[in-house]
Amino acid sequence: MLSNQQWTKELQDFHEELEAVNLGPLWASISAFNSVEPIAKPVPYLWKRELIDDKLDKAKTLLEVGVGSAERRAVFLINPGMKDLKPYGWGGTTQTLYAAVQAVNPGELAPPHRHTSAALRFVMKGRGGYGTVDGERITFEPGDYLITPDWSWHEHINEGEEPVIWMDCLDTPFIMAMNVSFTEFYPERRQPLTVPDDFSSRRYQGGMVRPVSDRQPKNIALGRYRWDLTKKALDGLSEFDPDPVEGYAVEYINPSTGRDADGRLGAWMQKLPPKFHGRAHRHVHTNVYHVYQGRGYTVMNGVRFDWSAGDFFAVPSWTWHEHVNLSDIQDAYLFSTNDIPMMEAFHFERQADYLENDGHQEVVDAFQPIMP
Ligand code: 1HN
Repeated sequence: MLSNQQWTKELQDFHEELEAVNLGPLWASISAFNSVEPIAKPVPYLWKRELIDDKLDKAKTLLEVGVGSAERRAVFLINPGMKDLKPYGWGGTTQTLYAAVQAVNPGELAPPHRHTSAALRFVMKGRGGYGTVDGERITFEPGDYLITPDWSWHEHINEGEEPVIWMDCLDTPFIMAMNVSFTEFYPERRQPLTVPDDFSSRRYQGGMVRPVSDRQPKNIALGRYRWDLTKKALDGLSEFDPDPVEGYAVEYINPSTGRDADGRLGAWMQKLPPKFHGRAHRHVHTNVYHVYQGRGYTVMNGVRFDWSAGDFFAVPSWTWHEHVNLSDIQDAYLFSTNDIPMMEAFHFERQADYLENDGHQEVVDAFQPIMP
């Protein structure tokens, strides 16, 4: 971090003398600490569905999941800008978030544990899977959003005929940076079921009203956010003009508190109508996007990242970005996770609109993703 140009030889020697005894010269480092704008370590990046599928398929041939074998079969998305943080938490997908893709084969059980990291899941494909979260058995179906807030017991089971695959997102990089990681392993193969199956999503199936007993805030009021209800909410918004930046977007909330569904983790489902070209903006919070349906591209800091269903991409802090749906007839659906709750808790959140050129960045390059 020290730039030596402006200092005399004597001072340069003195800087080395200080560093050798674990001290630092603030006069030579202050601009690195007090940067005018955030200097993000993570870079804008995209992972193709084909690559992840290929590696998960290989993991399926090499690993079994269960008690006494692998605890989880998931590959996580490492941001190349953060690789040097390995092995201390392996960096992250963004500064604060880890995304992973997890597969559970028919008959497998990923055993119960709980940890300080909060986790959320978005089901990509496969039927017959379910999770148990703090005593509630929760069905997983494609398009569903599921929460496992911090310190809740969770296991995953596949009782169907096909692999069940989902996206995980955790705030593990933040937990590692804060040095607050604790984990506990449940002493049995399964945790006991303490409420009827799908209790919370059955209690909240109306969507618009809250059982009176939930007036007192609950950490997990609703464990499963069904795709059909999320889609219906977006259909309703689509009767009106889209937001010029986001298209049509909803965030998953805890119906007993009105706040984000999963504590420190935020999550959205976003619909870009046919030919939508959003205006660019940037913000302090970071995102990991999963393309649930459709085909388009996102321009990040002037680089075009083409995407199609099943891909993932990371938007680091303070990165200009705008989304485009390339189809003339089909909607694109983007699921995304964010660290807005963390940023807001510390009063860090800021955002800026791109004002030049009608809100559109000049595209200077196209990202070349790694294919299998
Ligand atoms: C984890 O505990 C799970 O419990 C999934 O299913 C993905 C990625 C990074 C760190 C911990 C799970 C994870 C993870």
